[in-house]
Amino acid sequence: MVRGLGLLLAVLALALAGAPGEAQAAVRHYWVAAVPVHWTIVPNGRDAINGVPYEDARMPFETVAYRAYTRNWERQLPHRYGIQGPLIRGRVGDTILIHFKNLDNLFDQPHSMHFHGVHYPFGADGSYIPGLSTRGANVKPGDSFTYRLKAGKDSAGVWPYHDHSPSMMDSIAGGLYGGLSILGRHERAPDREFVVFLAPMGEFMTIDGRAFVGNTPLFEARVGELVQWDVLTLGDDFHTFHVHGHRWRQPGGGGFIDTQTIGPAESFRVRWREDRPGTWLYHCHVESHMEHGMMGIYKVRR
Ligand SMILES: [Cu+2]
Repeated sequence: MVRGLGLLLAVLALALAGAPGEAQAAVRHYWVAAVPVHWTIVPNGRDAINGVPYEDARMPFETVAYRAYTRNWERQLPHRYGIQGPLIRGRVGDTILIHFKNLDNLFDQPHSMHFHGVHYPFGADGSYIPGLSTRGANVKPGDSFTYRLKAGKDSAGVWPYHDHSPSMMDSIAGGLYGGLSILGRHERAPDREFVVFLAPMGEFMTIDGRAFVGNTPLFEARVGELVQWDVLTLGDDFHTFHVHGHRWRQPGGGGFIDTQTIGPAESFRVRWREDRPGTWLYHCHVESHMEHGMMGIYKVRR
C-alpha cells in the first residue's frame, strides 16, 4: 500500500516536471522530423480584400516541414497551424532535448536544426561548415540527431530555428523553420500565444505559409486575456508588423508603438492585456507585401 502510494507520488512528480507552465527547471524532450507535407498557400483561391483571384494557388504542392512526433518518431502529433514546425516551449533554466529525424524522401536532401537564442556546445549548432561541423549539421535522409539545448537567463523571449544544412536555401524557402518560445523562470504564461512567421513562399508573402485574409491564421482572444504575439521572419525582406487598434511599448522602454520593424532571423514578442473588442487586421505594413498576402484577422470578443 505504502509502496503503491510512493509510486503514485513519483509518477505525479514526473508528470509535473514535464508540464509546461511550472517554474522548476525541467528537462523537456521534443521529437521532431523533417517530413514531406502537402501545403496550400491560398486555400480559398483569392485575395478577399482586393477581389483578386489566385486560382492556381489553391493547388496543394509538396514541400518539407518540421513536424512534432511522439517518442521515437512513432506517430506524428496533430499540428497546430501554419507551415512552421512545432513551437518549442521552455523556461529559463530548462534543458531542451530536440530529437531530430530527417524523413525527407521527397527531395532526398540533408537537413538540420539550428536554434537561435539558446545555449549549446558547437556540436549542436546544426550549421554546416565543410570539414568542421558535426553530423548534426548534415543529417542525411533516414538519419537522426539529438540537439541538446539549454535556456539561459539571456534566452527568455522568442527565437527562430531553421535548417542550416547544405540544403538550407531551398528548404527554408519551402518552409523548414519554426519558433522557440522561452519564458522567464517564474514568468506568467500568456492566455493566448499567436505565432506570426513572416516569410516569402513562391510568389507570395506569407504569414505561417499562407497568403491573404481568410487563409492566414485567424487569431482569437477575449477581453481580459493576456495575449502574446510571437513575431519571426526568415528570407531576404524586412517587415513592419502592425496590429490595428492596439499599441505596445517600444523595445527597451520608450514610447508606445503600433508597428515594429523586423529583419531576417530577427524575432520579438509583444504582449498586452486585451481590452479592445473588434475584428482587427494584423499585417506587415510594407505595401507590396500586403498586396502579396501578408495580412490576417485578429478577433477579440467581450
Ligand atoms: Cu513584409
